[in-house]
Amino acid sequence: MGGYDVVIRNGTVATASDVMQCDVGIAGGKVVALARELGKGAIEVDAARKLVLPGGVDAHVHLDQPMPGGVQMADDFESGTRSAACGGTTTVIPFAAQEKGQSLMAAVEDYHRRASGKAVVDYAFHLIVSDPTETVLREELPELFRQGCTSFKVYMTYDRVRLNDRQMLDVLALARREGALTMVHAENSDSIGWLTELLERAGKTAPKYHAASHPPAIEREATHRAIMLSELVDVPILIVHVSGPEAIEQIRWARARGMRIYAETCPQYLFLTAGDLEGEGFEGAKCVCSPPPRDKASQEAVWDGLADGLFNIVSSDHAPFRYEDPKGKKLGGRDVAFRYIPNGIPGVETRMPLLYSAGVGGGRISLNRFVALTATDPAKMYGLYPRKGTIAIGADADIAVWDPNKEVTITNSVLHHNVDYTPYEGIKVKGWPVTTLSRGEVVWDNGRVTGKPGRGRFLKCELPDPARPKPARTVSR
Ligand code: DUC
Ligand code: ZN
Ligand code: ZN
Repeated sequence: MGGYDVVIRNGTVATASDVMQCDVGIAGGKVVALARELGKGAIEVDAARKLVLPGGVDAHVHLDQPMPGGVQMADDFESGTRSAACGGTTTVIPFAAQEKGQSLMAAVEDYHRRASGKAVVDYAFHLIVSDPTETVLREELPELFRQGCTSFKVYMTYDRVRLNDRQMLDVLALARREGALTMVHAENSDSIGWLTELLERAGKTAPKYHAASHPPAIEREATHRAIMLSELVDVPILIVHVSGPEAIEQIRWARARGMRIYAETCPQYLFLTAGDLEGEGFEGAKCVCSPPPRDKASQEAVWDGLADGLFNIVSSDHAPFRYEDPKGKKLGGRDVAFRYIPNGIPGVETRMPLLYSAGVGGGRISLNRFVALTATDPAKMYGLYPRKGTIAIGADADIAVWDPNKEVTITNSVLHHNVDYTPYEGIKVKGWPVTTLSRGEVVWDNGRVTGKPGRGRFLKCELPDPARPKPARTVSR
């Protein structure tokens, strides 16, 4: 067969299960051939000495999310998806967030407007449920599931959005009935509030005290409580942004009992520590996120969980706020007390290079596992597989041509987000995407952004997802 729109030639194609030497033939935005010596393509991409990987699926990003108190996210759908494409990610899943008192349908309509005409790569929406009224539970959520928003996040902390345990049970019961997936932000809210007041009364308001106000025990307790709530309802949940061994231990405990508890972690828990919140003066604010980064031993526990199957997915939790900005980290133009620092760090572009370099390059995870964690399993988790997350006949031609030998020192100037810093400044990595294709179109090519804003499409997630794997029953230790 000839007449391909694109042929990616002479590369090493890797999926979550295989590594093979073959060309990739693309027509109509889909992969249509995987074989050696394919006929000519209208566009030829030379992948000799390169890896040809499924484009990343970053299943936890925050873009243009409305924020309270004069805070503004730095990335909208244009800059956020541009940055994703430059980092080898071809699908992002940000959050349509419900304010208390707001209709969830209205939040989703607003979010479609924010995305419209802007995205460079494809996107789906998770929901954030902060006000599970009768209408939300009986009418809005089932309708939104039908519209392709089949996963939602609930918070056990942050006064503005958090649910109490009874509300959690209500939404979990609905998730069970409908087959939707609940993502849980697990931290104990009252304890954070109590510790925060204690620290403030002692004059301890610098950014580093954010970590002191969110110790691991707070995450451990809430993780266990979320597991218990999921057990009562008998429904799977996904614990997001797991930061260290205390929460991991709870998840191992549940898994060893056959419970369907999925787990996500993020690069900040592999590459940063609480020490990064200390910085010069207010600089530590750049690494304020929740849960906070822990210590070196915690990083090791997270690496172990990536290698042994405890973690199902690695997402960035890209939550972009500018540092020198009165609507960002320096809220109101000042070095504010830690409780007012917007929580979150950027990372949509660095997620895959960081994990590839230290994970695959560092011999901690296989290339197949890297693909599973960054693309295939998030696509399966959220009902986008096999359209997204793999290289297979009939799949969307979302592909990262990866140079495993390209050495890059991460500095903010090499990135394409709209944030004025990266928490990974100065980290050296080996391995970087040189060309990214989205539905067969080259959107990032050797240092040039070629994808036009507005070409990215909204993706409906399937419900329920029969491909969602049962979490591995890892051994408790
Ligand atoms: N914590 C969250 O819960 N969301 C965004 C970023 C963060 O730090
Ligand atoms: Zn969260
Ligand atoms: Zn988040």
